[in-house]
Amino acid sequence: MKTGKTALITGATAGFGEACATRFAKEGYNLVITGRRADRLEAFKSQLEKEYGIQVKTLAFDVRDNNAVKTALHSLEDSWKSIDVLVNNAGLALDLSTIDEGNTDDWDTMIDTNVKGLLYVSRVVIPWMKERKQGQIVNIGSTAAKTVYAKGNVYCASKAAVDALSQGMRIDLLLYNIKVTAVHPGAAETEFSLVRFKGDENRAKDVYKGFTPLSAGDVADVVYYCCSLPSHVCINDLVLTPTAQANAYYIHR
Ligand code: NDP
Ligand code: 8X3
Repeated sequence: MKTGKTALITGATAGFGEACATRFAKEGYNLVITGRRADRLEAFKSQLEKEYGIQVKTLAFDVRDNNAVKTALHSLEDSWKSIDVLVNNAGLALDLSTIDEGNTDDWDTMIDTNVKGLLYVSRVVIPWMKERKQGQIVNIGSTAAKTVYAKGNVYCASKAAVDALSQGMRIDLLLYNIKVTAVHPGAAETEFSLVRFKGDENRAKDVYKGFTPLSAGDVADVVYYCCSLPSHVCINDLVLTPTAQANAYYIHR
């Protein structure tokens, strides 16, 4: 079943983005998938097209680079600019450290990716949605947007910014019939902790010990659900956690 709709998903080379791409493909959406790892994007495109009979465009760029964002997105043929769903998912955390000891390069990377990258992509796609007076933006926040945890300072702040920007976008865009949904997942086992702990596999695994974390597929199901509602219904803000997690800093193990 093809819908004739198109979803653009950032950070589709792993984790939530990859799972969202699979879920939307299953539902018959054509896809624009992005990330920095071009080889993964190409392999994923072939797999999705073969398995689901949809059309996929790949765009490899770094969301922190505004010129690269603009060049890549504007390279799409006009027919691909009819984006029905934008999932602003690309993002990361780097390390855990107190504010007096934080690595300022890591701070730049988190803020540039999670906040500025989301803005750069949105700034290109929103006018396309505005022109068609339809569309939905799903911003991936975090429980870290809602509750700050020890040594999470800058990452939590970057996700609080995603929360605030989602509210701002919603106000600015309802005039154009564009839905804005913030989805805030709790602990989910993806490449997230491996990236946070810079390749330390044992440290990454420990994050999910003693409880059942969310899977990327769980998050993708929720994102798709938010995009499957009637046109007059918008989920503004949604927090999902593993059952063993109450908030960003309390997990029962
Ligand atoms: P993964 O590390 O598995 O995936 C992150 C994705 O983001 C990758 O596809 C990566 O692609 C992309 N990405 C990272 N930096 C850039 C960049 N500079 N430019 C372009 N793409 C980039 O993590 P998750 O799937 O877990 O995380 C996805 C989002 O969900 C993030 O925003 C994260 O903060 C958030 N989140 C994660 C939670 C978790 O527990 N896992 C919980 C709550 C929120 P590539 O490396 O190819 O560029
Ligand atoms: C990712 C989940 O562990 O940083 O946003 O709260 S965590």
